[in-house]
Amino acid sequence: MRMDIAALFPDICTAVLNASITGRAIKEGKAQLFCHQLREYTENRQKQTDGYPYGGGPGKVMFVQPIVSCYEHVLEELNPQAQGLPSGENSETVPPDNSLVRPHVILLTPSGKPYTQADAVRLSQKENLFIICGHYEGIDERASILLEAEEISIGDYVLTGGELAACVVADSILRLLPGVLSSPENYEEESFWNGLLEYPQYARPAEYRGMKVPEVLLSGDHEKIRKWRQEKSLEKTQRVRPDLLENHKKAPS
Ligand code: 6GU
Repeated sequence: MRMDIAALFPDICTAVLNASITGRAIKEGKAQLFCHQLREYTENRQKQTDGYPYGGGPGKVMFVQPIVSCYEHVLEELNPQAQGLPSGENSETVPPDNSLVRPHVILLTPSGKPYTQADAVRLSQKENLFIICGHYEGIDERASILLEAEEISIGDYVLTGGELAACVVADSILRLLPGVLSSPENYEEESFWNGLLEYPQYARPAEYRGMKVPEVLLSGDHEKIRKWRQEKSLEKTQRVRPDLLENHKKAPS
């Protein structure tokens, strides 16, 4: 997978995603990551990336031009054989539309669709992703329409910008790529894979400050352990996320 992130503060994404497990995946070539500074794609003297909204109102709006230019830069890199993209002036050398490699475009904005693990799984199947980090009061609507962007929010709260959201979305996708986690069970057991929250886990020591690890986990009886974990999963989900349990009942795994 190749992932391009367009941002006003690309260093945030570079720093976060080049660390830890995602960083290793990138170093090992399991994914390619390019974080773009949108300011470098501006075409005005002052390199402004935003302006006042038509119709008035508070805050600023991100200009459409740098975003589309950044996307088109990536499009040319993905289609080196297609010269003259995207203006189509060299129609001789521009291949038919359907043979162009086009990244799937994600726009991160608090007004997007709530992000879920199912989205992460779906997006991890894409060969190319282009992720736009929203800022200020929003982004010129025409960017979203032109690039056919999928608008995503990571939750019902407001961040100062889309960079942290991009890190969240990118991390959740990259860890699903083949060979990134040591064993696929690592994610098949965890929360949200089966629609329930994870059961409690314990490691050494067997007793800490008088608190003992539940007897069943020391029993070696795998069937009993499986049942106990299932029960604890259900209990915890009932307690903190009854909404998940509703969906779980409707679609038993
Ligand atoms: Cl994607 N962006 C911002 N700025 N705030 C958010 C968000 C995104 N998702 C939740 N809050």
